[in-house]
Amino acid sequence: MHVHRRTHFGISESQVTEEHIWRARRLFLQKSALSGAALLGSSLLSRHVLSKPSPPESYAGLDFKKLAAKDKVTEFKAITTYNNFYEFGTGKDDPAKYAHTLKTTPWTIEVSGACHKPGTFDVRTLAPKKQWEERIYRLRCVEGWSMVIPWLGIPLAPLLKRFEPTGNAKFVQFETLYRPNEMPGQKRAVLDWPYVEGLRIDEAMNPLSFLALGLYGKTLPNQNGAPLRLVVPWKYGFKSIKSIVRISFAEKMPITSWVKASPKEYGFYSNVNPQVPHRRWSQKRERRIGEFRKHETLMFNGYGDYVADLYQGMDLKKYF
Ligand SMILES: Nc1nc2c(c(=O)[nH]1)N[C@H]1C(S)=C(S)[C@@H](COP(=O)(O)O)O[C@H]1N2
Ligand SMILES: [Mo]
Repeated sequence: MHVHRRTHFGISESQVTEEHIWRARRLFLQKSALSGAALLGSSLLSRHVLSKPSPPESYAGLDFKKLAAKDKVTEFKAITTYNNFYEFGTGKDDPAKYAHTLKTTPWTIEVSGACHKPGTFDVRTLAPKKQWEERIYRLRCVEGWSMVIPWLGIPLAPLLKRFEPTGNAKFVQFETLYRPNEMPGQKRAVLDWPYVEGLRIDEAMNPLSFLALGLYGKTLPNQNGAPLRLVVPWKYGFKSIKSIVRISFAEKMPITSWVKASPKEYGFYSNVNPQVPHRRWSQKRERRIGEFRKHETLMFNGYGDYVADLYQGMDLKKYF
């Protein structure tokens, strides 16, 4: 994650098409008097197939207009060719080059730990594509670059509730697939595989926490974490773990891959915070991929209205 490298975004015909279709559809929907806000609102309020109970009460208080990032959406080409996915190498262009070897069907996710109804499910049974919601969220890497991504997927909380976490479930741990034959980066001990991430249970249940199954109106490309990856928009990018195969409810704080690799540089919380520098660089500004202008980094990546109360009374310099 420490490598800074610049990439050019020459755009090929096929890649433009997907972005072009997405933009055209969006424009059409806007013209037919359905604002982005109304769209998000209606899909959030409709029940999705496997979610029982229906979305949390707190959804009612969400301001969907504010929730959708207003910044210019990053180009499809950049989102799918400038990646961090160490299972395929540490270079930003490695995932786009090598992730095609990953087989994403069949794909089973195992849910275990402190819950009444542990079990496994196939990712294809999660929700039909037409029920996926679009969430335009910023993604900010701890390295100092950021993107605005039109994710497609489902909120995390209703899925977790299906497994009925017990009162002992204080944390949720997520794990990526370990399959070195398909993920050549795992043949090197860059990280302690499999990649592990975690959230406190109330963070996981926050209505902003999202499971992405697609982007730009399409199924998720492998390099972006197919078939299923976490998106936690107020935290640094590395919390958004890709290609998840295991979810477990835990009593104790999970030891995440990056904390294990370098506890002085990476904390469990890793909330985007311009006031708390990384050990080796400032976090006050960020380079938006595809733009020249630098952006000021916002507290909680700009999502403070929805998440700041999770950290009431905590010293965020200590719990970084
Ligand atoms: N399994 C796994 N998940 C991962 C990573 C990784 O190396 N392996 N990198 C993280 C980091 S550091 C970032 S910034 C984001 C990048 O997501 P993107 O490539 O879709 O932009 O994925 C995160 N999720
Ligand atoms: Mo990152």
